[in-house]
Amino acid sequence: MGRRDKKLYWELGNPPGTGMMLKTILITSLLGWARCQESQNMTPEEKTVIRDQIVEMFDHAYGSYMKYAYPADELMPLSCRGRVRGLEPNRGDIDDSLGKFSLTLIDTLDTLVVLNKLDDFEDAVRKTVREVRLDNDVVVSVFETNIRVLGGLLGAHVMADHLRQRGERMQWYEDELLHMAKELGHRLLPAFNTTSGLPYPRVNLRYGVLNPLSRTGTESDTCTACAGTMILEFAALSRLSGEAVFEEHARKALDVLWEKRQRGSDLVGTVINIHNGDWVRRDSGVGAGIDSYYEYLMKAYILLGDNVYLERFNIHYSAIMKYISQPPLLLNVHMHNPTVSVRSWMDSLLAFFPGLQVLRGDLKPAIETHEMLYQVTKQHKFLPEAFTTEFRVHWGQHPLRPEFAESTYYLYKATGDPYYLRVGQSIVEKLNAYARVPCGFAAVQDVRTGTHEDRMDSFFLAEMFKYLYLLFSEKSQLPFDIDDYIFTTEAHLLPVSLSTTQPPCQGNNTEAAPISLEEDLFTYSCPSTQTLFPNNPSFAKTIRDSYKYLTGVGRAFHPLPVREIELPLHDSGMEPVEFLKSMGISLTPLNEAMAGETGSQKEHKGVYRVKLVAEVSQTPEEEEVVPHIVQLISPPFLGRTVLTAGPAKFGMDLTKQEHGVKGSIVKASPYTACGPIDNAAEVKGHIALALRGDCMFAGKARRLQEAGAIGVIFIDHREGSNSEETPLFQMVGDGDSTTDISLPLVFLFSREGAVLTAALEEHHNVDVLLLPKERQLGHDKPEKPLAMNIKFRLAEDGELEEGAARGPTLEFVLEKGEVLVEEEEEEEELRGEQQSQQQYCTKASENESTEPCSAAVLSPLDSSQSPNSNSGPDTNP
Ligand code: DMJ
Repeated sequence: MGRRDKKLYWELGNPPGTGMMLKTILITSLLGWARCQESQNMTPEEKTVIRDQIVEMFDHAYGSYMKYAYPADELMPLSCRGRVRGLEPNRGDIDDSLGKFSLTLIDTLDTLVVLNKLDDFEDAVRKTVREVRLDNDVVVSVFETNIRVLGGLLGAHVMADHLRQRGERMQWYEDELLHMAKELGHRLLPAFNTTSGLPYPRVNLRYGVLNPLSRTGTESDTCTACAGTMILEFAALSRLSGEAVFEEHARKALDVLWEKRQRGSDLVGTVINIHNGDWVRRDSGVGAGIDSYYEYLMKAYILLGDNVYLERFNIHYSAIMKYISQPPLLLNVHMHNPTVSVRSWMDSLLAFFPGLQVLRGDLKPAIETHEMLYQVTKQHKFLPEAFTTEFRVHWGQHPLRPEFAESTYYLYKATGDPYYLRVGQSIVEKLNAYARVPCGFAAVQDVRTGTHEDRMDSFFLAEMFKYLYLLFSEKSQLPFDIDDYIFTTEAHLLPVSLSTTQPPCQGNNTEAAPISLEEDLFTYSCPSTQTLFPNNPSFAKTIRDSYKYLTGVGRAFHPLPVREIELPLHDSGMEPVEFLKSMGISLTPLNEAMAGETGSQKEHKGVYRVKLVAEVSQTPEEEEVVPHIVQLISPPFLGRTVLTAGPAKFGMDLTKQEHGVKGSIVKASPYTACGPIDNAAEVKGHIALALRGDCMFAGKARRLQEAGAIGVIFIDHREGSNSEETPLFQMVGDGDSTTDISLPLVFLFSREGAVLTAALEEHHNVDVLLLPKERQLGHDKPEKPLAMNIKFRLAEDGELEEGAARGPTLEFVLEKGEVLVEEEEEEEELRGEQQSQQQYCTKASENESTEPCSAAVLSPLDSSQSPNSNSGPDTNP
């Protein structure tokens, strides 16, 4: 072939001294050893030890719930008592999961079967049947009640039925759990009484939605996942009970979401109006607010065998891979303008997505994103609720979410790579080390400080222990055939045999999706939980290896930062010039004579170590308004509501605050803050809201600072103003010195301000975070392109110093003697690297066992087995 891909390295700085080199070799060796450990095979004995450890942890968690909390919905693991709604301070929307129906018990039932605790399962089912009531006068979340309670009852019924049919246990069981599920289904149905068919977000278990006693029914919006995560449970309920109504409603809600997708991008937004179907929030990602909508399209196809769901999923998936997935990152974009990313952080809920990609058969991006997530857990112990695209903590809470364990399980099933067992082991160890408390496991309030929160959510028992236990179990060790079931989003087990159970009523008006997709190997394949590429773990390793040091954790000491870029290089050697030209850099082609180079063009191929010489000129910067944000972080907003704000030229410079400024908001009185502050006691220690107008911003800020506020959000008094239509501006002082004002100050237009004041009215306690919209590592503003002229040629001896003396230059000099490194040599180098890695492994295992390193380190060059090698073209931009 005339054309070859070659690599060009940018090397900056000077060669290391010998001491540094030794240090580098030592650290690299240790890291190589650690990496080997991660890829090392796990013996069956070791797996058993870890599985036993997981069972012990489960006993501690479940035992504590039963001892200290049952019949309450949840355990408060720090106070060693149950959380009873109404008796504890209201936590906002999180409490909508609590329906006084022993939530944790029901959510845990089928976990008991997975963990082979069949006596405990039988006891727990008896308790559920005898003691749980579903008709409480409580307003609950339709979504949470569906996935946790209805799903929990159905999963437990399916398991109870299976055990009963085996004839050993549960002989007394007469479908009581299914009857309870049916009762609960009927209690949720009033939520679907909307003109659109999208469900209300909340329902009163006793009084429904529109009943005067229901205390709900005023909501106009719901999240996409909330409306789109009903089909598995509702269809299973219909097919098991013979009542079509459930499946019909869930299906209708999915039809509406599909109808309302943005036709240009094929993406959906995060929040939708349940009455008219208009999008309320148009940001689109795969995490919070949308996540399980996509999951349920894929799984509805698996469970129900209906192609419509798969076709919809495939169309969305293509859009996700085009706009949202930038491996290893998963971004959030605007559904109407999807090439623009709308925020610079990711939420931890998206950690389920690699697992879904495994079901789709798309392993490469799954491995990449999972590896990124693993690196984040290495850095912060757990996945923070939100972390920036530079992997810094954006929001440090970790409520023991299971999504990362879930994806780890799927990746292990698909690859057979023992690396994923090591990842699972690290999850187990961290839970024990940092979340275990005497009465259970406590959520982490902030991964940076390791402080705990008095909560252990039911999904910890429903999901985390299932995925961890299954990761370390063989199929034969389970009391049922795991491949006969599909996991709901709450990890409840539903039998895929339901696909052959006809829906009780065939009539539906589901719109068949037009197919306009790039098809690939997996577009119509039946998802499988079997190893997709049987025991060839090396391809996963080659994919992972590029992301090993993504977050900087465990990075070898590099005195010479080397940035590698891939350049297509023709024999003529001209492509790099074109490539750089395309980046706006103009080059003078290499003058061989000048460089004293006498070899043929062929000799210029290969790996180059070069220095770049360039004269740089820069145009003076215009003054720019740095957009800021007000992010609502307390429940129910949980960081999802982000309001664009303008900065101030005075007061605290938020671009210099690493974590922004956080606080709860209080309205100033008077609201304009133009006179003495009447409610100073309330304002103290809070972020004040003050209306624009009547007096200067600086005067308002001074008065509120004196009253003890920790920040001020000014709200525009001009009705209808909003950040989409009105350019942002910087608030200025009053002409006098403003150095006395040290508060952070931001400005919201009235439409954004109204969101904030409405939130305050509804929820009383609203915590917000003030910070610049885009904060890049080490920069507060996106860098402007520089105008550059670059001369590109080989250096003469001693010329580097001369060049440096001429002022601002970049040096790009081809070093002689390092020109020719053919691919064969590269392979040789890599083989050498593997051999030395193997040596580290052997050394490490000398004292324990003689088992060599796994195949994972043996053939990183073998990319022919890549799961994508047969798939369609990469659709990433
Ligand atoms: C679970 O309740 C479900 O997995 C849901 O889909 C979203 N996440 C929580 C656990 O994090």
